Amino acid sequence: MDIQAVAKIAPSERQLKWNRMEMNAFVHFGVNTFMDSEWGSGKEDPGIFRPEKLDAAQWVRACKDAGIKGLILTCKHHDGFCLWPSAFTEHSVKNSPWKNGKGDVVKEVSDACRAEGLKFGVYLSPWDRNHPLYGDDCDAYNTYFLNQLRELLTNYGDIFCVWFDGACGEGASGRKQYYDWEAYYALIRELQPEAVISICGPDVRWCGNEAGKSRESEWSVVPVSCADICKIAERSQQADDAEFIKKFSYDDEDLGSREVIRNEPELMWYPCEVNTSIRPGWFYHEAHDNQVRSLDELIRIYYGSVGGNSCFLLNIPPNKEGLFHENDVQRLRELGQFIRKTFGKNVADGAQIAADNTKDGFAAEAMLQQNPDTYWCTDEGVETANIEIKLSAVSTFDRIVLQECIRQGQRIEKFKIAYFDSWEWKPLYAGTVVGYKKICCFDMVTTDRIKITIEESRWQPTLSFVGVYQEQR
Ligand code: FUL
Repeated sequence: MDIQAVAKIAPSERQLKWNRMEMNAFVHFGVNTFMDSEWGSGKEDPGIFRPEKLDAAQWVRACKDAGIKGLILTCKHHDGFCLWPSAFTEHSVKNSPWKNGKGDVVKEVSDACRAEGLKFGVYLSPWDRNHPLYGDDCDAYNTYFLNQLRELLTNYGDIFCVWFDGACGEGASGRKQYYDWEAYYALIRELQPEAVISICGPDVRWCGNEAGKSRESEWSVVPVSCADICKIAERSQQADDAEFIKKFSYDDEDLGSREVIRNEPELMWYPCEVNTSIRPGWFYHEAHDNQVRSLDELIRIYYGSVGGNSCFLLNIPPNKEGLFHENDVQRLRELGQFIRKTFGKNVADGAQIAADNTKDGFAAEAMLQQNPDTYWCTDEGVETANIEIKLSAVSTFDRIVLQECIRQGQRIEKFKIAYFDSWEWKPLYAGTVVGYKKICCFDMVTTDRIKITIEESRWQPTLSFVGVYQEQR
């Protein structure tokens, strides 16, 4: 594929909306919470599920304090226990003592989200250790799974994301369930066309680790085969998949540079999500109350994910009472304060900006406005450019935010930033991809002149935003 064609691959509207949410919450809650475990066996007694003080509004408030825009709930984890009273199984809240079996966690959480303006998403584990037919009668299990999806996608309002986990610990000699992914996807598109299908799905790609690590150069355009890793991994014993697994792995540092995509027959817009937990486990364990990630760690992950052309999915597990622990609440508040304080004051407000090449109608001034759909770009055939910013006053700063207009695709491959120091330009930062958002971090400088040089791009580069900030810890 020629490189201009690659540069024209653009996100769907649903992917674009998801990307602009930047940071979402993952909430792992279920029988594991009460068993002090991470993976249930499927044999748990629903009688243990008793979150006496469950308060979804408390979760939602804490998420909002952090600046989180959406919340994804584990409606069913690998143990098969359903947090809603599914009509298709007895293994659910309806057989728990909580609210005398009349409760519905999915309803409480989705209502609380809607009341506070947070979007709601569902995690439904394909791997199910409770269902008797899982792996033995694949069609029957697929029907069961579709029935559950239908319940979740019709009874709880708008869903922004359906998150499909690739995990399956059955092992080589375990039950092999063939998932009817195409039928799952078709049902989601039919019932919730705005929802992204994440991880084992075509819209959002897993970053490849659960530790909060991100890539230096995270491309949103990658080989189509990257979307199949999950499905392949899940039946990885099959010999004919071995070649493919070798070719692309989640550990690869580079999934989208020119060299990597050169001989790829088909590429797709498949943006990255970094998912990690605020604690060592996905589920709540009292023993981890003092191991909530530090603010510094969360900031580092935020810079790497949101600031590295990815979204950040941060897990916060409620405790046995059905509440976020105070230590987690506190950390979320601190994270939100940090983001608001640091990125609330743009040193480039009131600045002057000019580029050495500008296409008619796409003036450089657009970069100083927060509108992601207005942008500067160069003339056709011009792939490099210099942009100079003259701040309204000499200022001290250590962060620069760059955003491409990704509605037009991802184009920038290499850039550098310099600042004017008394009588010469001095280097400040050198980077590769920009994409939806790049937060460039460097040591504090004081100046009133900044120069951004786009050194390589796939086609006329675009920038919809340039912001200049001083970090406020
Ligand atoms: C993994 C699961 O096995 C974990 O329990 C957790 O849900 C994590 C987000 O994904 O694959």
